[in-house]
Amino acid sequence: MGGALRLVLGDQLSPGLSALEGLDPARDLVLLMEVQEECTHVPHHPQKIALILAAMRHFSAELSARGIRVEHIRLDDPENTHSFAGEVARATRRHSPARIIATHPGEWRVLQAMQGWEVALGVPVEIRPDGRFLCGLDDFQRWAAGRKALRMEFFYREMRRATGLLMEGAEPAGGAWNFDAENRKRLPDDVHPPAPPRFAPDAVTQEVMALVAARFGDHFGSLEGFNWPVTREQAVVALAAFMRQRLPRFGDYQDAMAEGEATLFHSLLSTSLNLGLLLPGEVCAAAEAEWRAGRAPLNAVEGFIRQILGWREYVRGLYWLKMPGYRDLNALEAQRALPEFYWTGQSGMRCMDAAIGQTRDLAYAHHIQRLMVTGNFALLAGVHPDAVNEWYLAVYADAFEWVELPNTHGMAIHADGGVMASKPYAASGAYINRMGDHCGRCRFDVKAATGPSACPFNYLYWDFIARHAERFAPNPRMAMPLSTLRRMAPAKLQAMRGQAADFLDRHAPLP
Ligand code: FAD
Ligand code: DLZ
Repeated sequence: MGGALRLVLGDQLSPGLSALEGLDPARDLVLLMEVQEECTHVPHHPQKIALILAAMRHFSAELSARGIRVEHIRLDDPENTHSFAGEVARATRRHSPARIIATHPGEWRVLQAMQGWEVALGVPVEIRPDGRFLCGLDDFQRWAAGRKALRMEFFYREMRRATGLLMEGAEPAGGAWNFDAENRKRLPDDVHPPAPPRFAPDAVTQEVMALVAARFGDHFGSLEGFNWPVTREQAVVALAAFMRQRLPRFGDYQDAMAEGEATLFHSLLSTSLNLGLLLPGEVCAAAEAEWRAGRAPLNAVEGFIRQILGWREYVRGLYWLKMPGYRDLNALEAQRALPEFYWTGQSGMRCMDAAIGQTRDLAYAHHIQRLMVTGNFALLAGVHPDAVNEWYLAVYADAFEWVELPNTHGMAIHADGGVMASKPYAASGAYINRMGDHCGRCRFDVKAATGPSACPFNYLYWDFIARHAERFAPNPRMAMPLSTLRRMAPAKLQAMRGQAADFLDRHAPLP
């Protein structure tokens, strides 16, 4: 063929992708590959697999409609070797390209593989930077160089200055960088979040869903509630609906949890962002425009923009700065297997079962559920980081390692020993009770720390603090719980620790 073989992976579905820059429609070929290895290296939720394959098929069709030559390898192609390496090798044999052009992938495992292709295939392989982020990896490295602590808040301020988002000259809009103090409200009974828009699966998506049901029906998760945008057009509808209907109250209820309200005022835009159907810059600009037009308050808009301009860019920079070692960190020496109820949603704890149940039904849980419910439980129980990483990577439709790993190892379970957070996000039942209404209807008593009806988060919390008391002693941010621990009656502590051990033994993983 003489031209270039240009690769587009399942989370690179952006027309402006660097691998497509300079494409010559007469000579070049774009390759998309549906492969079993990517669907099963962890048992991805069926909705996640369906989302990615459906979005890939729609993207291929859009490129073809623009006159671009596309080869789309389908999962049920009998010749499919079912790995990226195998499919790139097969395409190279078929087309003899002069070179292969790829965009930097979102996972260390895939980058390692790509870096071996030039030698293995005898064809030059160019891996271009992924320009869809607001902070390049070199810029992040420069920001991180020589800093003792890599705190998100300082990175975020730099990003505000660099992009000019929510800035009034050199000053942050509204006179402060962060309005989180206003963003910790419970959801009142008379506030009902509007339902997100529906995206009925078209024939392409329905065909993919049938394929996924047949091949991956044994994976955790239901396909029935599938409602993810699979095209840029649908993602733009989702973005507009969020801006109009939910952004104004995003800040107020950002940390809230409520029975029967799976999505609250959250945007549900992470899948579209992570697949490349939307770009972070356009999403932040749209939110800023809502504030400047007086349609959304600053606490909501700043809180939302911080998640994308701050957290999302920061975790990506951190992932590539710290990999591959980051994945193996286990600062708290956690060794336990994942309790079986992460797969059944039957722990008896209402907050856990709500988070896990909606994860099964929607491949979605919002941030506080991921961090302060399932993540907090794994932290307190001392679940091994590999098991936590695998669960989060598998069960959420938006999970790709560059964003999932720092959030689990760094934020949720403190496996990185404080690279991301200056103290573990450990909490007892009181936090969950303050932020939501699960506890009032739970069979466990959130006010009790011992006895058969005690909330497991309470005794697990104190077992955790006691287990790590020596390790946490030098950390001034842990002074308060450690001082309470020291004043605690030994018999009470012993009872709580005994109950923690019993509870975890009762919920050992399925063999
Ligand atoms: P919103 O609450 O509406 O937030 C807006 C956007 O901000 C999101 O779409 C997302 O792109 C971005 N964002 C918000 N918080 C974060 C964050 N901490 N890190 C990076 N981006 C953020 N997010 C993923 O995209 N993929 C993951 O695999 C993932 N795993 C997580 C695991 C744990 C343990 C925790 C605590 C968080 C994880 N997050 C992950 C971050 C966050 O929970 C999700 O981005 C968010 O819940 C997605 O829902 P939303 O689009 O409605 O978000
Ligand atoms: C997650 C995923 C799945 C389930 N399937 C595919 C696929 O068949 N083809 C593909 O190109 N990408 C898939 N992906 C996304 C990849 O795993 C992702 O591109 C890499 O992990 C790099 O982020």
